[in-house]
Amino acid sequence: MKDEKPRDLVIALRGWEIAPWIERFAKMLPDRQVLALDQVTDPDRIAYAISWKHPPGSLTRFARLKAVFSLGAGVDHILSDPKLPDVPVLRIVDPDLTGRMSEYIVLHCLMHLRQQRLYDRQQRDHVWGDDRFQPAAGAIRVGIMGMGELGQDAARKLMAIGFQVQGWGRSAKNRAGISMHHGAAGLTDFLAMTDILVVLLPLTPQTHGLINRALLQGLARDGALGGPVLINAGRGGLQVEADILACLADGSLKAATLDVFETEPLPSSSLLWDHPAVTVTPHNAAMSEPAAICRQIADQIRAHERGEPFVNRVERGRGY
Ligand code: NDP
Ligand code: OXD
Repeated sequence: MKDEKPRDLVIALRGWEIAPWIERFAKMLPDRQVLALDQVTDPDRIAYAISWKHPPGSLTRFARLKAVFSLGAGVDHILSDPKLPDVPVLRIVDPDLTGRMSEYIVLHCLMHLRQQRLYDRQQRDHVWGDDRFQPAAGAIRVGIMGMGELGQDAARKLMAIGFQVQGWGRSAKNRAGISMHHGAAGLTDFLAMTDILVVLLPLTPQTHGLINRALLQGLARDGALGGPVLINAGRGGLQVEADILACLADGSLKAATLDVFETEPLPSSSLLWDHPAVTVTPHNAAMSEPAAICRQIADQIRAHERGEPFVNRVERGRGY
């Protein structure tokens, strides 16, 4: 038995129901076993681990593992495992997920541009307000931190609406038609020309806590929205929530849309829930179609077994 090549899958999740995932993968890969962590009796038959926040250390028993797949685009939940086996880590890059994230970013940029929260309050109070003037999208500078798969698509769609868009990344890169900045040296200028800050960064040791008071205070104060706005759909660990609240209180931030939080689910005691300038969504900016995710992983497994290289492979050293 030991000489047989391992081919089975283990699904290791926290916070999500496991049965539907086992069922989906079993349907797509009917020629092998798909098991939950606690169902595995022969760890040497496991070739692939499918993870969403797998319990740290839980993959060490799979000595013949060939790859760990993330069920999402982010891999911070995998790389934070100090006992992660030394095998390729693959992530989801999917047009369905990317399109949904861009819908979210466009929706919230427009919501802040068109002051929709104000009109919601006015409608609730039966007020025909005087404050009806709106700047045009072309007057607003959107700065996107993280110009990878998601940031670039959002940038294109925001530009199609007329927003001025610039990007910030880790390394110097050309992105057609977009003014780009990078690294610590490029951050000050980038922030000083940003009215709406969109955060689509991965969570790494370098980006942890980056969205803090000092950074938010560097945003443009002279923009057509009357104050800078933050939209974070990257990861909660990127932001310091006490600093966001302090900046909202002292006026250095006008409003925020947050999809991700330092602690998820967001505790009911968080002041963010009731803040009139904060829009909270439950980490669902880009919930991908589960079937599309499973298909992509199943296709990768079959391609790998035909001798093709893995795609969407994470560079573990850089953390994304
Ligand atoms: P990519 O890996 O394609 O892009 C990451 C981008 O971030 C790159 O432009 C990279 O720069 C930049 N970056 C990384 N580290 C740094 C750094 N230290 N300083 C400056 N820039 C940095 O990722 P995706 O676009 O696919 O996804 C981004 C993140 O979005 C995911 O990691 C995940 O956390 C989050 N996400 C959230 C979802 C939600 O529902 N809220 C859904 C899906 C993803 P460079 O170009 O130089 O490499
Ligand atoms: C992801 C997410 O990383 O949904 O895909 O957060």
